Order: sequence, then C-alpha cells, then structure tokens
Amino acid sequence: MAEKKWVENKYSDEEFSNIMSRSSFTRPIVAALAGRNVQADDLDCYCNATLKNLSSPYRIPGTEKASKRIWEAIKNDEDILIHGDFDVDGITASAVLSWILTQNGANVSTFIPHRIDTGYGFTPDSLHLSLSKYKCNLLITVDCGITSNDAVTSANELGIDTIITDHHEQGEKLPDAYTIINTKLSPELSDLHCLAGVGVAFKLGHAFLKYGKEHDLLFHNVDLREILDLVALGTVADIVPLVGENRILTKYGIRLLAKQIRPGIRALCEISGVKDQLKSSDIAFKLAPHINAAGRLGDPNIAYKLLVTESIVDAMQLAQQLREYNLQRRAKEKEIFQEAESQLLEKIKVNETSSILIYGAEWHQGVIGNVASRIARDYNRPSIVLTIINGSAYGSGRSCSSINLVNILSESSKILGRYGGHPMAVGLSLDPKDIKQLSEQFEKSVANVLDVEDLIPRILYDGDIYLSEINDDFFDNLLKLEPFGHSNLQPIYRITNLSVPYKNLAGKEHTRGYVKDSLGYSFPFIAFNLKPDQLPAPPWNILTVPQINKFHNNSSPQLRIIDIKSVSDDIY
Ligand SMILES: [Mn+2]
Repeated sequence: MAEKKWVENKYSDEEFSNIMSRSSFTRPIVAALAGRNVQADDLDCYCNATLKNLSSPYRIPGTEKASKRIWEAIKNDEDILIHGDFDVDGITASAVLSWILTQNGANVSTFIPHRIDTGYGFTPDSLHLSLSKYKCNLLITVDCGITSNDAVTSANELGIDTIITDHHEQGEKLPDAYTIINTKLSPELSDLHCLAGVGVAFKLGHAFLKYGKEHDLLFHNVDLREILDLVALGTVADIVPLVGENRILTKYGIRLLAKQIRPGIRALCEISGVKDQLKSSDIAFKLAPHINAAGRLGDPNIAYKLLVTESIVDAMQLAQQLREYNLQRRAKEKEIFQEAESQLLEKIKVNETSSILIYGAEWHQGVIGNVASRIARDYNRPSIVLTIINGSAYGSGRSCSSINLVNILSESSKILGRYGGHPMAVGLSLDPKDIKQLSEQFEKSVANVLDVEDLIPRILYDGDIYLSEINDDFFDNLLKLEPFGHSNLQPIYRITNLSVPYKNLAGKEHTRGYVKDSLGYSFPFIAFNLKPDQLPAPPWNILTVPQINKFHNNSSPQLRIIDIKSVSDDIY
C-alpha cells in the first residue's frame, strides 16, 4: 500500500461539548458531527429535517418570471421543448420538469443530445437538430446552457424564448436568454450552490406550481414528493455535496427509490443487483453507471425512456439494453486505462510532475472521463485525458485536493475550443497541434497553485475511538447522519494498538479476521483488496468504517478497514 497521511477532521472542543450536552448521541457520533461543522443549534434540522424545511423556490432569481412564461405557454397552447443532457443529472432533470409541466396540461417534448453526434450541452447544432424533430415556441434547458451564448442567440433569431436552468459555472458573458435560473449567479444563495442540475429543475417545477396556485391557474395539484426519487438519483449521481437542501431532497428521495415504485427503477434495480435497503452508494456504484452508460456508448434516450415509462415490460427491455451498454463501457474503459497507464509509465516521470496529461488516437470519447478520474485518483494529481478523433482533440480533466480546474484551464483559454464544467471535473476541446503547449501550460498552472503537501495522498478521519464504543447505540445514531456521499462521507475512525489474533483469505483477494485491543475487546474486520500476506506486521493502527454486514438473513457488525499501519511505522 502506498503510504497515506492520516489527517484528523478538526473541530473545536467547545462545539464538541455543545453537541454532546444537547443530544443523546454517543461520543464517536458527536465527533463526526462536530467534524462536519454541524452547529449545536442546527442539530435538529441536520438530523430531522423534513420537506417543510425546503426554502421557497422564489428565492432563486428568474423562477417567478419563468413560471409566468410557462403558464402563458400553456394558456396559448404553445409547444415547450426541454433540452437536457446525456448524464444522469441531465436525464433526471429532463424527466422531473417534463412530468411536472405535463401534469398541468403543457405540450412538452424532451430532447437529450447525443454525446458523439452533437456533443455536450446546448449548442447551435443541438438546437437545430432538436428543432428538426420537435415543435418549439419556448425552450427550457436543464443541467446545461449557462455558457450557450451562440445557441441562445440562434434561438432568439428564430423567435424562440429560452429559459436557462443550470448549475454549472458561468462563462465570461451570460447568454441573452429570456431568463436564467442558476443559484451560482447569486453569491447570497451560497446555501443553494450545492444543487445539481436536477435540483435546479426541481426548484423551477416547485416555483411553477406555487405560481399556479397563487394565480388560480392550477390544473392538477402535483404532489412533488412523488418525483423525489428522480431528484435523489440525479443529485447523488452528479456527486454534488450532500449538504443543506440536498440532504433533505436525497433523504426523502432515497426512501422513495427504495420502494421501487417507478417501473424503470424497479427494472434498473433488478438488472444491477440492488435489493431492498437501497443506499446512496447503490445509486453511485450500481444505478448511475447503467444510466450513464447509455449516454457514453449508445443513445441516452433509452435511459430517459426507462425513467418515464409506465410499463414494466418496456422497462425490463430498456434496462436490458442499459446492461449491455454498461458491460461494453467497462470493457472499453479497462482497455483505454491500460493503454493510458502504460503510456504514463513510459513517458512521464510522475514524481517530477504536478499534473498528468495523456492522449491517444480514437480512444472512445464516452469513457475518457472515467479514465481521467481513475488516473487522478491513483496518482493523486490533476489529470487530463484527450482523444484525437477526426482531426480534433477532445478531453476530460479531473482534479484532486482543492485545485479548481476551471480556473486552471482559463489560463490556456487561447488554445482551447469549448471548455467548462466544475472545479473538480471539466470537459475541453482543442486543435491536436496545440496539445504540447496545453501540456506545458497545464503543468505550469497546476505547479503554481499546488503545494508539495498536496501530492501526498491523505485520508481524513473523524477521531479516535475504542472498540467498546462500537455498539448498538452507535449504529442507531449513525442512521441519523445519512444520506452519505460527497461532503458527507460515512464516518471513518482511527483505532490504535490492535493485535490480530486471527486473519484469513476471504474470496480471492480479501482478508477477514479479528482485531483485539489491550482492554480485551475483539471485533471482526474485513480488508478489501488486500490478501493476508500484503498486510503489515501487527500491532496495527487502523482507519475503519464500522458497518453492519448483511449476508443472507444475518446481520452483524464489522470493521471495514480503509488503511492499516504497523504501530512501529506510524510516523504521523
Ligand atoms: Mn449536472
């Protein structure tokens, strides 16, 4: 194992005592809450927030104006076109808004661009392609559009009003749209900057219903709770922080998802092996990859149809297709990752660089983002993977630590075509002749902001605990911290000075066993992807996620080991 630095989540003793005295939580849970910066005053809301705690959608500028315009479109029998995107966020956002508007008599069609044919987001090409298929007087983008100045100008020339809803970072100049709904344009809405594209679309849907109720226009009082399963799906899949209102939306959404009421969700759970007790990790690792695979390798409309169909027979067929796509996606990804890695070992002295940029001819555009993620994670450096297709280079970049890739790329904007995205994940295109220049500038820009410290992989943990503290109360309390995900990871604890009375190979490459502390308490553990002979010499200090292991009808607590150090080697 590569040596990783263990860093304890910092919190003040005062905050810890405040939470301790005002809750019935056990010490390890209080440490996790304090480390997540949950204030004692917000404790009740954090643990028990209900949908009533969602703020008014009118807080977001543009929602009221957009709502009025949509109701006008319904009254005048105009055609509304929702322009989505091909990832889970863009597809669920399209489904959510389309459902809310259709229930109230709107004529809605949905266009999801094809990654290879039209590329990412709302562009002049995607506008013209969508207009060749659907009628449109009013166009609403979801999860895209904030940098689509040209496409909006073209729409204006055609007499089409455009409402932009997006959560991506803005460019230099905002598009000349009818109205723009994006919380990131308003610094005072920082509590809503975490929303995914589907969260923003949900807010517009909510505003639309509120406006309808206030002006006596409602045709059908939609129960927004019924669509929260899709909001949770898009939010968790887009890896936005699960804090603030995202926590509320996903908490209730996951409960609905777990009921598998929607035929598409039922079918998707079936083919991806999700049973009852669905958790946010099932969304991230099982459901989302299948939906994304449609956009990566085939037709994202299959995934869209799956989410909106009312027929379980159709849903099973569509889900089967997604299964195929996902298998192909995994095979391609593996192939390209291996090619990229051998190139990396040959050409790049990773220890001497701050960044990684690699490229290949005709690598499949749909999977290079995942390859970049894996490289950035494995080598702990901001990484760009480019593919050269038909004389152009297209790429994906993924960041690490706190480096903002949108800012980094802006320093190379002269040689880039389209680029943009999020601080941690960007897309870009350029002329292949400029790759060398980009590579040099990228390295320079990253080196400028990168600390040597940033290059050492680190694991944040929530404090030291004793084996005796992992009891039934602990696991009951832990449920209050869910849903887990980005910015709210399942708590990781350090336990020191453990002997290992027993360990054995589990499956082909894992280890199961027992650890024991000096007080005589012992506890079962599982160490994934580590065989017994790869483990350091005991006694151990470990970082662990205590969890309930469910197997058939049995459930028992165990320690999932995140990292191990021999006590004698633990210099940090
Ligand atoms: Mn998104």
